[in-house]
Amino acid sequence: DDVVDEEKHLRFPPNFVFGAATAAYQIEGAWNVSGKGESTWDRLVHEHPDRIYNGDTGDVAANSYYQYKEDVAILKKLGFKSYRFSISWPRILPTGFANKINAEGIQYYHNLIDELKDNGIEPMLTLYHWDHPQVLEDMGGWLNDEMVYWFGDYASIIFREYGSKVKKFVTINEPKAICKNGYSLGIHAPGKRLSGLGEYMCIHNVLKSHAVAYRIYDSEFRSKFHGEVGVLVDVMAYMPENFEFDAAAETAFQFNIGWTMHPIFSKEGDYPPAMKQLVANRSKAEGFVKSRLPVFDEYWVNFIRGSADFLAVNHYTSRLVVSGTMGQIPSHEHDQGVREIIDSFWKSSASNWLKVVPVGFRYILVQLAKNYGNPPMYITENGVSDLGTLNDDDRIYYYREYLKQMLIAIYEDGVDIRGYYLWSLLDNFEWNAGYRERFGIVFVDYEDPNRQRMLKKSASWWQQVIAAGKIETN
Ligand code: PNW
Repeated sequence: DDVVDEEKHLRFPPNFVFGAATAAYQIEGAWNVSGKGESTWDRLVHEHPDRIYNGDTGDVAANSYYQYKEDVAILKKLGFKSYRFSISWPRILPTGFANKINAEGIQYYHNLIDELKDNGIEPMLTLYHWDHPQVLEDMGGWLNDEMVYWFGDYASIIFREYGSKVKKFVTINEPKAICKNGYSLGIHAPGKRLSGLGEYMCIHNVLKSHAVAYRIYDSEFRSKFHGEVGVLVDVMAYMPENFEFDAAAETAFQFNIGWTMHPIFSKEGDYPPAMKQLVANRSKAEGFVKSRLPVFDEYWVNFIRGSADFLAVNHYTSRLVVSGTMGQIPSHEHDQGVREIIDSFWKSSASNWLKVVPVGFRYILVQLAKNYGNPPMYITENGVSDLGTLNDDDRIYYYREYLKQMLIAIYEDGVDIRGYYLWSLLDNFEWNAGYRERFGIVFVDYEDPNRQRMLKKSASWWQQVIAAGKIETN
């Protein structure tokens, strides 16, 4: 029956988790106090103000290091049941290494978590959202395979410290964004332009690091704390421009999503076969002695495979795929041998990469479920930017239409989605876009030293949706 039951499809399943998300560097501020070490983002914004809109920095940001109780009060008022936040690695380990644990940093996150739990809000903790200790970067960062063990040491400390209170951990936010933006294009910290090898070497170590953290939780903490550790993927929907490009769209899926998901969720593990083949061919044609895609030996294939209790999905937008090429040579972008285009009819946002494509959400959720055995999923980010207004009707439109598509994926397609975290609770430091592009359902006044928070219209809309357990259509 093709008729969609409208009423049913506006209602959320029982026990569905509503949450809001943020990240340490984007909201905390307090960049050089209370024993915190320097992060790669501290270094980038201070050394290269030219790379950030208006020379903005996260030095103060939304000042949540001091104002977190206000943030929690807002979450509580709006009815959110969960809060996804990240920990600043150099706030815990200022030297980068586990030889010195910063007690004030440890205490800050205890205070935040306790405040959440006292207000009936479950924490979801992201171990790493892009701000690693600069000293580790000075030793190569994600290009050095020692990073795998440095991350493991850090993860152990986080699990040991917070495991009795936090039942959901996400290891690494958006591997692809880290490795392409940070080590290939060089627009994000650490700003390295090593296209064609950098992004592949980075993902290789990120995957190992994720798996090491997962195995540590499994062997040392799970029996005591009974929590879960998920892996996170940032996904666009790659839809064929028309049926002639089905194969091209499938290649884009394998290259962009299979790159990090196939090693974890497929039966055989490792990178997708099609990807291995294509990168090998391109590398050879370019005169490289061997493939630019690194190789996992059998030990690592087995170690990484199965290293997730749930799949965390960040989704914002879509692309149409056609045949052709894009990107510089050599690069991951170019290796795919496909071209991504933006449909000129898609509604815009304040971010040039972010077009409003609600149907893409259902499309990608179904594709993830099909390819990876329908694992338990949480949507860990979804949202839209504007240039700052309290009357954010465009944001309400975005959430309403994306949520409807998610509910269709749940009810019509059987995708196992357990919860949804909007991006973002607060207007925050939007990386290269500084404070210009705003994703919050709460407005933050960046002219005000007190960083006053004001609820936007979308915040009230969410309050209503959560209270009713269904999408209000008007
Ligand atoms: C996310 N894409 O990154 C980040 O996790 C947030 O920190 C950030 O503020 C938010 O997006 C908004 O930009 C993304 O490929 C990475 O579509 C990649 C994509 C989207 C967002």
